[in-house]
Amino acid sequence: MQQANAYQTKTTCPYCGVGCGVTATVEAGSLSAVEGDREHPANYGRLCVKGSALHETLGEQGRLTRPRVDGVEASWEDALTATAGRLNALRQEHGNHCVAAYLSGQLLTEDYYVANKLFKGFLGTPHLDTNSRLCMASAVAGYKRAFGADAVPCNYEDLEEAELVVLVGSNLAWNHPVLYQRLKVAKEHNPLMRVVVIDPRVTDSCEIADLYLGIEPGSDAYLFNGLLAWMAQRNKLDTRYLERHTEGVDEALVAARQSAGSIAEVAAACDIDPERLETFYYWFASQLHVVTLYSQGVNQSSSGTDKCNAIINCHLAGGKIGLPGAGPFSITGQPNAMGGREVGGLANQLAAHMDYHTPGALDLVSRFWATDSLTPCLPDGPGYKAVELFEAIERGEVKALWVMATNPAISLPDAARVRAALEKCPLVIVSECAAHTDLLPYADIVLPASGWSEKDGTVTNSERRISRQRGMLPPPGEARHDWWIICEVAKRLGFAEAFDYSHPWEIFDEHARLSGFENSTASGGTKRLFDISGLIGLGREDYDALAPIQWPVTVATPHGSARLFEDGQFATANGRAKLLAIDPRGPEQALSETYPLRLNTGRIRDQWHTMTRTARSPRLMNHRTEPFMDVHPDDALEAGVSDQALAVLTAAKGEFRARVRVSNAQRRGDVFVPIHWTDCFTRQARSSALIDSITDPLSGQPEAKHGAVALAPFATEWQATLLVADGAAGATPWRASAYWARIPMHGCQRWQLADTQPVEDWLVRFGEWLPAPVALWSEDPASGRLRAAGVENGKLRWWLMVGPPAELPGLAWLEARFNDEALNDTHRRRLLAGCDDGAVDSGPVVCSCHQVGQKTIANAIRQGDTSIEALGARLACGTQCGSCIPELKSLIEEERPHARAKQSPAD
Ligand SMILES: Nc1nc2c(c(=O)[nH]1)N[C@H]1C(S)=C(S)[C@@H](COP(=O)(O)OP(=O)(O)OC[C@H]3O[C@@H](n4cnc5c(=O)[nH]c(N)nc54)[C@H](O)[C@@H]3O)O[C@H]1N2
Ligand SMILES: Nc1nc2c(c(=O)[nH]1)N[C@H]1C(S)=C(S)[C@@H](COP(=O)(O)OP(=O)(O)OC[C@H]3O[C@@H](n4cnc5c(=O)[nH]c(N)nc54)[C@H](O)[C@@H]3O)O[C@H]1N2
Ligand code: SF4
Ligand SMILES: [Mo]
Repeated sequence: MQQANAYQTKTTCPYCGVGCGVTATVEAGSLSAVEGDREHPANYGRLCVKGSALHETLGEQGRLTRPRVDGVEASWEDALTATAGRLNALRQEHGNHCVAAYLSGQLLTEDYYVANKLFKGFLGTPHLDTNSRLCMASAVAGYKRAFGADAVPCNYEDLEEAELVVLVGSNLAWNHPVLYQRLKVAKEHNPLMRVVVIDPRVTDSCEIADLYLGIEPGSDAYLFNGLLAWMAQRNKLDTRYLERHTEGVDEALVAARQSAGSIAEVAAACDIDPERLETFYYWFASQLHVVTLYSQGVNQSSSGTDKCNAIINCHLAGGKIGLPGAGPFSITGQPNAMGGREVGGLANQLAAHMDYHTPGALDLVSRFWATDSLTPCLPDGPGYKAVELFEAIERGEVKALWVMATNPAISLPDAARVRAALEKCPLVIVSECAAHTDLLPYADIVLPASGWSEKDGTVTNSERRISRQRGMLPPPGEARHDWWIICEVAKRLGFAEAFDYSHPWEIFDEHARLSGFENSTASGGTKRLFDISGLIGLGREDYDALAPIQWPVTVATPHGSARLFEDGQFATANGRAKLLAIDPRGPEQALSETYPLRLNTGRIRDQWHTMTRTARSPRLMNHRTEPFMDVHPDDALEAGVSDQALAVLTAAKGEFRARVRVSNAQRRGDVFVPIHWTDCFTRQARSSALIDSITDPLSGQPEAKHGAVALAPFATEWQATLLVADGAAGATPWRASAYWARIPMHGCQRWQLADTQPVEDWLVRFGEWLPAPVALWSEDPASGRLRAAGVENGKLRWWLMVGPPAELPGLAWLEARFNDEALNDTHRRRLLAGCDDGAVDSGPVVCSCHQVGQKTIANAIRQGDTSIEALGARLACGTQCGSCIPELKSLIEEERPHARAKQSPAD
């Protein structure tokens, strides 16, 4: 029951770019519940499973709470002085350009703004880039080439109003689940609406697809060039729109025809069925209201920018833009990737959507920041993009790096090389919330940052909507807000006046003023599209009360702007949008005899990136517990690996050990691995270690979707599962096993282990490190099976099973025993079995919201509940966030043949 002193605050979800509004309940000093904000236009009350578990990821445990300098805890004063002192010393010796920053789309706009201002404006270095380089850089470059500005023309309602929605390289069902739910509902309401999915993998997003095109990885530009040529051939171009509002169509058509002559040729280049391809072309060409929603399957490519423009070309050519229900829609990944782009967080940007080459921009920004009287003043050209930045560190040219809210040791390609560069870098400063990450060991100075629910500021979502994240709880220990940390360092560097803010609202106000500063043709400059001057002068109260609003927000558009380019006027010098001549290229990472398989990398439904937050909620770990690889059945057969066995992927520079999932969703020759596992959670399964640092020449975005690997069995002598009570084990010698994965649960940690060496004596191997003496033991030397448990003072302290994980009982029963105050006799007797007498194992969790397992669901289907509604009514699965519905559907498909007819009440 809600306590009398409980209160609710509206804030924004810190995960994906949908940017859902969250209503959080705070009681007794902690955040007790979250629900979707019914008034927020991004989600109207919905939340996905990650959003609805937000309150389970908080708390002081596992957080960084004190600054550290050279591995030793320090006061803030000492840490700030050391940061400023060391940065200054390096600059004095090696020049301004030896210092760099690497930021993140998970910072708030205000944090981002002051970091950009400090590095570019006051430290005089252009080397400030962001993890958005790995995420949105190609989308940004594509929009700029076509429209003259990095501006998403569409909004979420357009998705609902479209007659055709094309998902290209986007697994919306898992990665933007609330938007997916909105699309699904819209489709139910409009049976004429069609959805096409273009992805080499059959994903859960195919659940609502009328047409699926399982293209050869990297072949998107052939497909869209083919579409443009086909439209021209069938007189489906909007010649009036092209003439009035665009340029470059002739060149674009010549290039399109060259690369994609006939349907048969395009189908061959994309390795898909020509009839399906032509169906797609026909649907696209014959509808005006088409939204093409694209994401990392397009961006993370060595030709990502060209892929984006190949898509945009088709929208311009058909006049399918600037209208309700139409447009090329790049969906953003991170909660504030857009805010970062707005302040100028990419190394090729200056500030407020101005680039170094924007006429007059350097002068304008330097006058606005009053850096014109300073030496050094603004750098006069772009800095290193992420991959180049780490190469410059490797060369010894960049000597100081401040990383905020991202983990380059995991997420940048060629992870081993990145780690070597970090090792070598004389000064690494890391601002971070989590106490354990793969990056922290490389840090000379560690600065503990406040996190979601503690910090205050704004974020911009995929549809240009600015929303407030609101602080409700005090940061743990001595953690401080990122903007505060940056400003305190700036003050110690001698820039007190320019960084004298007392609250984020003052920073936001300055950001709004810069966006409107000399932003008109009247003042002699060019009109910049990014303009939020309508939000100048909010003051603290109005800032705190700010309702979600879409930029541009100006005097003319005080309530924001739902859609851009409705008048056909673009942000280019002549006002025309540009079609680009695209020459399609395949992936650069080449397959070979040694590395014959194409490696695809991406996300899973319930985890967020390096899992520093989502893994804190045990129910989010249940959907996929261990690192895995999805492999086509024929590839599995050829490599001699089987479903659920351990296997190893090898690339030129790295290795990946994980469990195999044999899956028909994969194309033959393609392997998919998740990006989430780090050295904190497993022995060796970092996807980026398998990817070369090859980038798009225009955007600098890495080709993270197209590695080249070899697959082989991972021959192990034994496999085991060890559960250890939380806070019990000091040393964890089992980390020396050739394979281990740690899975946080309630009250205990689960370790999946395997090794290549036989174990003579289990007690000798692990016994002395286990936190309690053996209480129960059962062994079958012939089969190598063993089960044992340790009990101390009546409490279960550890549980061990040697044998394949397929033999595990459902672990919910054991998890509950770790939380028993004292084991009762019955439970104690059942410990080795790991379940109640006659209990049924519910299998791996499918529905995370209601924790319903696969076996339970399969059982219900067999008993006649063969629809989503029937399953929901019986088990509640699929009734909250809906993310598991595609999986429920496949289970229904699989189990239906075994279902018995359900008796109607009349029988
Ligand atoms: N659950 C969850 N949601 C997230 C995140 C998360 O970590 N977890 N991260 C957020 C972030 S930062 C981002 S950027 C977004 C990313 O969102 P998405 O882009 O949807 O995510 P990915 O899984 O990386 O990749 C999308 C799809 O691209 C496909 N693909 C691979 N190669 C190609 C190709 O050559 N062509 C085409 N057409 N498709 C291809 C993959 O098979 C995959 O299904 O997700 C956001 N949402
Ligand atoms: N192979 C491969 N690599 C990829 C991708 C891929 O698909 N395949 N995707 C790429 C993409 S799209 C992205 S976005 C990146 C994501 O990769 P990263 O950005 O490296 O991953 P995160 O886990 O989100 O890192 C955020 C870190 O910031 C911390 N943090 C959270 N909130 C705050 C805060 O308020 N302040 C501070 N100071 N710290 C905070 C978190 O604890 C965490 O350690 O990965 C990229 N790398
Ligand atoms: S869809 Fe994205 S923003 Fe919305 S609740 Fe889920 S993770 Fe958060
Ligand atoms: Mo991303």
